[in-house]
Amino acid sequence: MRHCSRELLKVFTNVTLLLCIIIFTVVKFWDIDTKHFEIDDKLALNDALHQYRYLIDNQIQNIELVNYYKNIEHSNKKLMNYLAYASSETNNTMISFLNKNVKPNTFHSHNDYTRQMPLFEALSLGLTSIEADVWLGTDNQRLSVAHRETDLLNYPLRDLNDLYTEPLLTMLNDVNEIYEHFDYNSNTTTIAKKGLYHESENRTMFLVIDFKSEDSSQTYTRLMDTYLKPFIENDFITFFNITSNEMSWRPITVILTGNKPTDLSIIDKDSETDKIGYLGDSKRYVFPEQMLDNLTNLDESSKTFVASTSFSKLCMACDISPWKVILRGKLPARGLRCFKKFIDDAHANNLKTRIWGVPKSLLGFSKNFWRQQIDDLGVDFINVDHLSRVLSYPNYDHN
Ligand SMILES: *[C@@H]1O[C@H](CO)[C@@H](O)[C@H](O)[C@H]1NC(C)=O
Ligand SMILES: *[C@@H]1O[C@H](CO)[C@@H](O)[C@H](O)[C@H]1NC(C)=O
Ligand SMILES: *[C@@H]1O[C@H](CO)[C@@H](O)[C@H](O)[C@H]1NC(C)=O
Ligand SMILES: *[C@@H]1O[C@H](CO)[C@@H](O)[C@H](O)[C@H]1NC(C)=O
Ligand SMILES: CC(=O)N[C@H]1CO[C@H](CO)[C@@H](O)[C@@H]1O
Repeated sequence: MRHCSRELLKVFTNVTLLLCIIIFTVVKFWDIDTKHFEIDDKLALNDALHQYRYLIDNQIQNIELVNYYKNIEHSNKKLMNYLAYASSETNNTMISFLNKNVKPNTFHSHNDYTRQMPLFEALSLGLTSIEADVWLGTDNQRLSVAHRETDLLNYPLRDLNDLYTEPLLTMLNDVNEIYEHFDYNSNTTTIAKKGLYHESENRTMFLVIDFKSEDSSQTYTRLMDTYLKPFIENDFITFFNITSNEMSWRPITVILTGNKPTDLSIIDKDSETDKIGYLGDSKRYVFPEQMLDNLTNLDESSKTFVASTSFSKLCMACDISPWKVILRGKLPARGLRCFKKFIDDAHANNLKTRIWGVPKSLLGFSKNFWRQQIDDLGVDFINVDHLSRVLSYPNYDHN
């Protein structure tokens, strides 16, 4: 009898342990895409890899470069080298390797620098909005990409230029070099700039810069004077003509968020000269985000395109308990109606919308809410942390 109860106890302990493990796994991973996003999952990069192998098979290329491709890990320069090589060998543009046959979509690559290949993964899947958090260096001379200030210690070399502006500029120069040839049939030279999407050359990419440092004004100065300057000089950047109130769209549109300057006297540097605009050319090259949950005092003079807010702030504005909603697994009808009012209000003001900070949880809330944003709310930019999700809804384009 005693033996028997000890056996029972053992079985009971094991079953309890197993249950705990199962419950833990469900709670922890249910809402997170189980399939890790690997190079083979990528549509266009896979394609590029095939072309790359073809080059190797035909002994066109130094075999060493195979390892460049395999060991990319945060080394965008290596991928850039590969793209430059492969494109010149085949007379294709770099972006044709990245996103040929991929339709641009309106997903937003949230904290994009956390991807294995920042920028390139998002472009290869056709995302038209890409976000990087920036910190002003202690010398005020550079902007580093990281989520928390302490991360800078681990990634001291992640400069905004290495991860974003240099590859972007290289790809834009590459695609426009080919484009600007004189057309002998019409005897014209087309000056419109080509963008970063092979299937939609005229499409702009929203580069969302999230200001993290306290000194927003210095961060802005650095962004303009160092990082955006070459884009301005090459006419690659969308601008607003302050005199005529007109927009001119270009391949890259810079959106500011986080601890950004909102004061137009900083953005346009009004006080320093009697000329208009930061560079005195009557143009504004950056567009601060508006608050989606509070569009009451929308300032018409500060031309903007995007309004965003966090999930919890929208819940608060709608007098909804985020926890109840999360436990239900999706937003109930009343919540949908209230959220929709904010989205519609933004649309009425010609603003595109984005909701960030959607909680991950048991019962797959973030997955369900992601569908609700698309099917019910008509949110323009869907905030994505796991890019593989884009593959299950590849044609969402709220342009
Ligand atoms: C690329 O273009 C050059 C010059 O137009 C040509 O000589 C070469 O054969 C082309 N290469 C390929 C792989 O098409
Ligand atoms: C382009 O210019 C050439 C030389 O001036 C001329 O012969 C040709 O007819 C023009 N083509 C068109 C389409 O205007
Ligand atoms: C801005 O608008 C003014 C007034 O219409 C015009 O004179 C000027 O050329 C424009 N500037 C640019 C850069 O388009
Ligand atoms: C909305 O923003 C205005 C200023 O832009 C502020 O006065 C007001 O208190 C805000 N409302 C809410 C609900 O936060
Ligand atoms: C981003 C971009 O270049 N947009 C252009 C697309 O084409 C229209 C019509 O020619 C232009 O007005 C846009 O500026």
